Amino acid sequence: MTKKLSRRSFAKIAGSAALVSTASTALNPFSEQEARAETPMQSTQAREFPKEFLWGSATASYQVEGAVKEDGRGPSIWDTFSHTPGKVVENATGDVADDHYHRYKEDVQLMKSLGVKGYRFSIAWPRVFPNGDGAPNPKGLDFYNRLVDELLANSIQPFATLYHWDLPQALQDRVGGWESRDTSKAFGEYAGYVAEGLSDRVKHFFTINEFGAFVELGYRTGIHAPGLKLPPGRFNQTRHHAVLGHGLAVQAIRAKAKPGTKVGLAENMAICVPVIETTQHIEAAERAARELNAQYMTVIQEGKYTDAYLANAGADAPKFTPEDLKIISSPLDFAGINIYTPTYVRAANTPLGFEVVPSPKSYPHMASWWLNIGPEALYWGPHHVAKLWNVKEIYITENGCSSSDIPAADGIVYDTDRVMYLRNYISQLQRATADGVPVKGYFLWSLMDNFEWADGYTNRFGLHYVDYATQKRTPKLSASFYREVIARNAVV
Ligand code: GBH
Repeated sequence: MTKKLSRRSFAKIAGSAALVSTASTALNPFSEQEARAETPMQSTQAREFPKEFLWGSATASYQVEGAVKEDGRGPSIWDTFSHTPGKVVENATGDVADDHYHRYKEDVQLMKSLGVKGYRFSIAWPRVFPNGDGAPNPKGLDFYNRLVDELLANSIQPFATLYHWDLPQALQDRVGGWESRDTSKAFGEYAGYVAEGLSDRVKHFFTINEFGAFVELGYRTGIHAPGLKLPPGRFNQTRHHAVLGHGLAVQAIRAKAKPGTKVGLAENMAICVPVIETTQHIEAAERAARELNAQYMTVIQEGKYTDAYLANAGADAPKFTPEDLKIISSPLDFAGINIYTPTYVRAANTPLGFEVVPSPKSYPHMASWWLNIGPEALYWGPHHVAKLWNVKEIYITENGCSSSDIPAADGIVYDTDRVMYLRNYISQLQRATADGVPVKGYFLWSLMDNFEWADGYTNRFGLHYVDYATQKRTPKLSASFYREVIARNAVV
């Protein structure tokens, strides 16, 4: 099926290879439709994704919405934290962020032009329950009603996350946030209320985004809101309340949502990559995947903490009842995993039969120092989840990277490093689907640059560049790349 290159497209390819991008010669990211028609490449045919594969993009409420005091929204722990001097780079806040609250229609058009079929967004709990619990604020849910309607009108499926870290400040003040079971309960009630209101149109809910980030950073290292550094016993109990909140939310959604609503989570598991793909190391990586995720994903999937986790915690182990474990392991319809970096594992003569291999100093990373590049993570992550827990539907709920992203003279960001990152990761995801691993979709983080938590606005993850002074969004080279992947349903 190879087509001969027309003289015109040959000239175009030769031209763009020979020239460095300048304002006058830059390759135009909007003219690729034509190139696609002219140069179907044979190599991509072998690298196709399954027919119904769902390509999407993702954001989260506090990172994009702004409008923090509008329509009755209550304060969240991130408002308080970001307004505390010294907590966020340049003391940046999410007060305005991408002003998505007012510009959501324009943002849906950005998605449409990429061709995404799904959008993963999060709901700000303090918009819906300004005090955490008690009386709901109908205007809060209204915003998401408008957003969902706009998405559906543009043939984009809404995927809603219920908790992406913006806990109502009232719960932090009254009960100590996730340190208390009361927060788990309040989360369940909030989840049920949202599911009741949106599930006529939203068919997929994620309970919690990244236990492995907000609990660890918020309650142990203090780098994220609420900025606490709890001692191990209290900290392990906080972890337990987070997974309990997840389970209560699953049950509430089942009770309140329309039939056919699917529930899962979005967890940034440690992704254990075998150092060499031999049986020995692969098996070690599988064991490691259970143990290194014992406190969140494993207990959710298996209904018990691993013996090693409990033994290791000793007197600091969480206190729980058998009933808690049942709630925590309420059956899910799918698993969502956020995948950025690999954890290399090898077989070893240790009690658990594996060892984590630390990264050498020279290990390459993206603009964020922690973002080590390891495309195989996108193969092994879903592989472990399917194999260890027999999960039948997997979504990659986040994958993407930061880049220094400086617009060229023509205003476009030529983020060749992001394209390199995505191409390699998506290739490994294709390898997983080709092996029959049931990955149903992929949500690229992120649709546009946004508030990167403690890094403020310094690390950009978007496919669209956001000029925060004007709120202008401009597609980067990576947006053209992703549009092409989606159009061909293949690695390009
Ligand atoms: C995701 O976390 C988040 O879900 C998303 O909101 C975020 O924008 C995106 O990634 C990009 O960062 O502060 O030094 O201890 C990814 C997993 C775990 C990566 C915590 C950063 C912090 C390192 N994150 N980690 S540090």
